[in-house]
Amino acid sequence: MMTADTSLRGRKPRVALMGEFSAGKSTLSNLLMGARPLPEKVTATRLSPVWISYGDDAPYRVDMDGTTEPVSLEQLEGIPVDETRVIRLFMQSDILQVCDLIDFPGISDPNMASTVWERMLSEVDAVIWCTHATQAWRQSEAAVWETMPQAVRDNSILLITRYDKLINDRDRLRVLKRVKRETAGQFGAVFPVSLLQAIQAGEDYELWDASGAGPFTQHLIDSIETLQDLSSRTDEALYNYADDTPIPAPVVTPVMPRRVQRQTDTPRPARPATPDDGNPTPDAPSGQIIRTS
Ligand SMILES: Nc1nc2c(ncn2[C@@H]2O[C@H](COP(=O)(O)OP(=O)(O)OP(=O)(O)O)[C@@H](O)[C@H]2O)c(=O)[nH]1
Ligand SMILES: [Mg+2]
Repeated sequence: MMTADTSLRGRKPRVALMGEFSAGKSTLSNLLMGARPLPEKVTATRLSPVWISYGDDAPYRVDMDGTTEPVSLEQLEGIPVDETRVIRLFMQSDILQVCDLIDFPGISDPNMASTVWERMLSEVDAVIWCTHATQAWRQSEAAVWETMPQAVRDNSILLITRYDKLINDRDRLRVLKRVKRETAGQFGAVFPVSLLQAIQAGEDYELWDASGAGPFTQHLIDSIETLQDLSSRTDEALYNYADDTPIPAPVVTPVMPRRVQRQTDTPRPARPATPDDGNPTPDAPSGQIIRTS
């Protein structure tokens, strides 16, 4: 039985990808993971929230009373949205060693009731909210965001996606300033980004930074570290109260993902490529994106 777990103790932070229909949530999850977890054809299908964790377990769905049932990646279209609380997928991506990702459906999708994703909100520690640059921070987005707990909002990032669609500097600056003004105090940070350019950048670090992905991923790593600190601090507090209880083994690995690494770290030797997990990686580059040396 799955219950809402609001305590971070002994588990990885859960980062939700939210926003309007087609704002770039799934593109962002592909970018962060360096892989496409779902087959191409289902991206047009209405899916329940997809919760992605590190590992190689088989995918399954969780229904309203917590019952689980195996699902096939090829037949996700057949999963009953109304009866499925969440779809669980497992991948061996670096980012998933430090956090879980939950890809939400679009918030005002006319073909999907908001209850489909609202019931997952209590599971979330932080959000990366994607808003279209050309219609950034609509009333519908502000209305949903108003309902989020302040602690979650403080850990969250607002990404102004499709920034490449704004054609001149004046427009870009105008949108960024307006969105920052209208969301003041409601996010940990606001970043403009072109997810398309970030994916196309591959190993070209100048393009990667120019896409806006560099500053954004730096901040994301900081936010995850903050959440990890919270997680381990709770463990210490527990230990102090129960003297003969051994210190629990750290569940959260301190190793940062290779793709999304802290730039200020001292250079370390390149790690071997992630073993092929059989997942297709058609257009997301593999390997290190941020220069560490
Ligand atoms: N030009 C441009 N296109 C983008 C960008 N981000 C996403 N797209 C495109 O926008 C389309 C929708 O992106 P998705 O990632 O599927 O959006 P989503 O938020 O997951 O959409 P739903 O799950 O259907 O709500 C795709 O064709 C992406 O390639 C961007 O920064 N620039
Ligand atoms: Mg999507």
